[in-house]
Amino acid sequence: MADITTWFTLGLLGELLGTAVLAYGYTLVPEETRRRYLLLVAIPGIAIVAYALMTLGFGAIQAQGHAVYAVRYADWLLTTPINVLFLALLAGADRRETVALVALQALTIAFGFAGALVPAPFSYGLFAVGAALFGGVVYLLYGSVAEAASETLSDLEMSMYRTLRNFVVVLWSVYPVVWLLGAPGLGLMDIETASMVIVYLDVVTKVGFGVIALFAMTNIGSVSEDEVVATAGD
Ligand code: RET
Repeated sequence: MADITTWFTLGLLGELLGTAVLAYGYTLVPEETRRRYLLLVAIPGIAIVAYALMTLGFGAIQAQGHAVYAVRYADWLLTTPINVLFLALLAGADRRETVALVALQALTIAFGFAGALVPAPFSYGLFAVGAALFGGVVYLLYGSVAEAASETLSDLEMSMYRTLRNFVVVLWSVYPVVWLLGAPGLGLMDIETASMVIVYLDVVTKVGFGVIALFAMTNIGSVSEDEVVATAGD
């Protein structure tokens, strides 16, 4: 099995490439959605810094006899709320729902980090609180935020919301499983395997989310242009 630094280096390359592709995508999305689109470039952009630090050997602290990658949690603490903020903006959710979504997601990560630092059974208690908060995120994304989306969005935009939301919920659900199986939890998964899975997920969730949104946004942009042309021709 390759060592951790190799995985971190691959993660760094994945995030660099992903950020470059998404930055280029900025020129392709309709002008009125560009500000929001920048959130999607920032997500892997922030991860570049985290992965560069981890590749250089910074950012890990020792707790309960295992390494806790504080830099990774710092990355997640910034990027996962940005990711759900994008979904809330896309859905046209109101301010209260948006703030709740972002806060619940940030707290999920904070509790997972705290849980990784303390001994059992407190670790599991904090993990359980984190998992419950994440349950709140999922509840909102399928409940009131989805309702707001169905009220404000066209069919095409609604299918973009659904795809991105399902992508987030399914892939993000693997993170707590890795936490539980890895060193902070049951210790059944060694640190190399856990790092490999997380690097893979980090690149897929960040870059994949951005690329799906980019395709959808350019597609929707060209459809609405067609509509304008069709209407102008009438
Ligand atoms: C923790 C442990 C506490 C319970 C839960 C967790 C969820 C973490 C998630 C992380 C997502 C990270 C992403 C990173 C992209 O690079 C903190 C592991 C529920 C959802 C998407």
